[in-house]
Amino acid sequence: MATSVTTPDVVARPARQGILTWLTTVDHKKLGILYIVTAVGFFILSGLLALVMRLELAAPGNTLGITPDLYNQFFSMHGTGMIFLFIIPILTGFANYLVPLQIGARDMAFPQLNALSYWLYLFGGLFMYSSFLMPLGAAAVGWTGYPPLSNATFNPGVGTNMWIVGLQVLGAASLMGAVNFITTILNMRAPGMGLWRIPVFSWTVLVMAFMVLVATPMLSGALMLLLADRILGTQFFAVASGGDPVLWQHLFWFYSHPAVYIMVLPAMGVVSEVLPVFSRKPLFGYKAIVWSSIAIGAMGFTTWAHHMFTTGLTPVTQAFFVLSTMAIAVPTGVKMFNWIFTMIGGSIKLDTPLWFVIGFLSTFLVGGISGVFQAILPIDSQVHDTYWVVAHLHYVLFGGSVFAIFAGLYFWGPKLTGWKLNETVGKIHFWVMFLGFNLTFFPMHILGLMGMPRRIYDYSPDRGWTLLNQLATVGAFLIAASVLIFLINVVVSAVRRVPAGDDPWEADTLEWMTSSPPPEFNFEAIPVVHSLRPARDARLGLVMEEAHE
Ligand code: HAS
Ligand code: CU
Repeated sequence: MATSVTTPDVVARPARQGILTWLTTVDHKKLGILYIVTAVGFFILSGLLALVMRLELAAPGNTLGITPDLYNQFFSMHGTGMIFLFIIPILTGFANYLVPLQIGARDMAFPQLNALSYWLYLFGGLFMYSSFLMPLGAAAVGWTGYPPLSNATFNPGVGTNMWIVGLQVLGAASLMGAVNFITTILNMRAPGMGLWRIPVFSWTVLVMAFMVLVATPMLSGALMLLLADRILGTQFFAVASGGDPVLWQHLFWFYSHPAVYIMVLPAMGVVSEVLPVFSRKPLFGYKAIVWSSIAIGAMGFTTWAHHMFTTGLTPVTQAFFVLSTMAIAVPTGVKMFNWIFTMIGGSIKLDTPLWFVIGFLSTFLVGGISGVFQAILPIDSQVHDTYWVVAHLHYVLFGGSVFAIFAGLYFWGPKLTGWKLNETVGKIHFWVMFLGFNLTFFPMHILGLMGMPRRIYDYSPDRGWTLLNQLATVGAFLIAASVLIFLINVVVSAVRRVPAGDDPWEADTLEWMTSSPPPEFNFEAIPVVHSLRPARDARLGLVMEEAHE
């Protein structure tokens, strides 16, 4: 039955026209779109840096003639850009757009704060990237900024200071976002939506927000110390004066290991929303998926030193971090099996969003297994700082997060815009990206085992690394081509505007019960929720009503 409550508290906002609407908006949907579009911009920028690196590595010798220092700047800004300016913000954009709709709210709890988060993100990102224009260029310290490399002696450029300040600004934006998501999800759910009726994507956003709240202040503090070392002459990380560079690594990874789950949990949420819809079955083990997300959120804080096995930790500490790292495969495995069981026995509809989810499942599995493999201490001491780790991180971050992001764009795109993306082009996009991805990153496992260190701009021809590097470079250009195909799809679909309807996929959650795109206040009347699948209830309820009359 389509029951609803009306809300008298809706206050009309002053209407603005054109570009001003976007510059002044506090609407979670517009902010969500701004996040997504901005993040795609940074994705392209950071991807171009990667193409230059792949060209440089395509053959031994200084192929492009770029200086080693410029190469260092490129991989540092590539990593920083992809993580802090693309993956985290685009998932924040999804969360902004979807959480209020999924839980049946009219907006986020603090709309102005939400807008502030976005603008901090945009200008923090532009500020960081503009460091390329500084006399000594951008930060060349890796996305991890380890001292002594990141101290003022080795990297005196103002670009590194801008990198630090930029990260601080982004951290502030993340924290504001986290407070906003937590308040919204805990307090603003539609009537009838108890904790166990929150859609999985919103659940993963909730867990992610708590992780941000605990982890990000640690990074902010560490960055403060690093900046003080660089410009105030303090010696927190300087060995010669009794400081400790390994302290930086502890502080950095206490944030950045949870950050990898900050990047993958909402992606797992996307996967958990798409899979049941295209399997035409309810999600297998909803509660198990939620509990395993909470477990990942908590356990993510116990594993950080697996990035530091080679820094001379005591054997007991090493043993602890080996075990805690391996343990995290359990809740992740729980999810894997739940996703697979969701598909088994379903009537599978192989539309583009599902293809990207299959891409996620297969590649994330490879990345997860290589993670457990390198968590084994003697193995890590061999593969640490080689291309093996580069392969692992791309299998989980690109194969994981990025494939899920594209699944989400194809799935919710029609809701955001009112029109569908072209299916055929979408499938071509998927296959080119999937092949390109594996061609780029699979050979890196072998290169790592052959001993190729990460973060080098050249190698000698007698190492036998050339062919695999060439394959990786071809793969990288295939990935670039696939992104181009995606952009063309967006443009062509935007011109054609094939209407999608409110609920093009016959999905389950509340966002599909309002128009595409939704009205400013999301719902004409806030729906009352009777189950985990309110949109389906409404669909079937209407059918029953008609059948009765
Ligand atoms: Fe990782 C390095 C271990 C998940 C991202 N990781 C990185 C870096 C990034 C990253 C960015 O222990 C590089 C950072 C840098 O620049 O230096 N990672 C793991 C483990 C998991 C894991 C155990 N990583 C992720 C996710 C990421 C991410 C998710 C982003 C989205 N990672 C490491 C370690 C390093 C590391 C070392 C440091 C390496 C070094 O030396 O620098 C797990 O969460 C993965 C769990 C998932 C699965 C797949 C599904 C589970 C199933 C259950 C059965 C499987 C079992 C395992 C029982 C395992 C199906 C069997 C094991 C066999 C070996 C057969
Ligand atoms: Cu880690």
